[in-house]
Amino acid sequence: DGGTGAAEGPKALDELVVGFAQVGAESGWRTANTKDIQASFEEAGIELKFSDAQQKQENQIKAIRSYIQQGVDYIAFSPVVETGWDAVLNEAKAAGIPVVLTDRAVDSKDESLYVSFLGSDFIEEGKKAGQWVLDEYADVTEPVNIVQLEGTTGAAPAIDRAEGFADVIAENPNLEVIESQTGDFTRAGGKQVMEAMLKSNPDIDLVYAHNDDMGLGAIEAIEAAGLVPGQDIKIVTVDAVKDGMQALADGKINFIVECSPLLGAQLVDIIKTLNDGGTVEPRIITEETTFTQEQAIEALPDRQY
Ligand code: GYE
Repeated sequence: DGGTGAAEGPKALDELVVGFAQVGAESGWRTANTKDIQASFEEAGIELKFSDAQQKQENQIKAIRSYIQQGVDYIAFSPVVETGWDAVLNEAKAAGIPVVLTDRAVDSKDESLYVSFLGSDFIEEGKKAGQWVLDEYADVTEPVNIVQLEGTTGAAPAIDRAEGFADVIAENPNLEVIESQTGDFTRAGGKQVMEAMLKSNPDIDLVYAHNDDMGLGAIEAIEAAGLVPGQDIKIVTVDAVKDGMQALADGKINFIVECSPLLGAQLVDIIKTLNDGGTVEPRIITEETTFTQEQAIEALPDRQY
């Protein structure tokens, strides 16, 4: 249904104040996302209040409440998990402050609680990862042992990337996810979980990591176990940040599904449109691609993040 703002007419851009409640600084993706959002608002001449919730929902709720108290014009946030937002979003609504979801979704049934959700289609990303695996193992007649490194439990990208992947690989009964654990989207988490998985499963063929950082942590664990990542154990990840792309170019990761963190310009556009009294689309989906090793080698020199 979209939403409208600016009941009292447009404000000058330098009078606007936007509060942004970020998830944390858990990954290369997140760092690039924060930088891009801050730079975009700076360039637009719109004041941005920024908070880092260190991956804790209670901190994010506190930040949003403080933005409401300060009477900001708009609130944007990337919900760390999907559930548990109705109360605070109702407070924003009661205060007349429009909310924009960036990057991650909430599972609220009340769509009047936010004007727009700007971000990727995570189910599609999971499907793209699954499709590569399906093609790679199209001719196998033996079971393929897959382990999954999940993102933050309860987060939209963790839920949806698992779902899209599972849907696609179900087409080949040889493809089996033998273990799945959260690494919380961090490099340290990915390494730790992979170490444990290598101990309990002598025969892992492929790692599907919900982001590059966990895949990079898995590489460290695989190398420490005396195995060759990308060969003895194949790795598929999501994001395509620079370190991930470098590992793909080096043959340590086999395939990456892109998820773009560059949401700043579109978020600024949404705020400007609302300020002008316009209507925005309730769902704005980020465009993204996938990368093989050759494509990573080609793309790396121009990669911004
Ligand atoms: O893939 C991961 C980050 O929500 C899309 O969060 C984002 C995810 C991203 O920590 O690296």
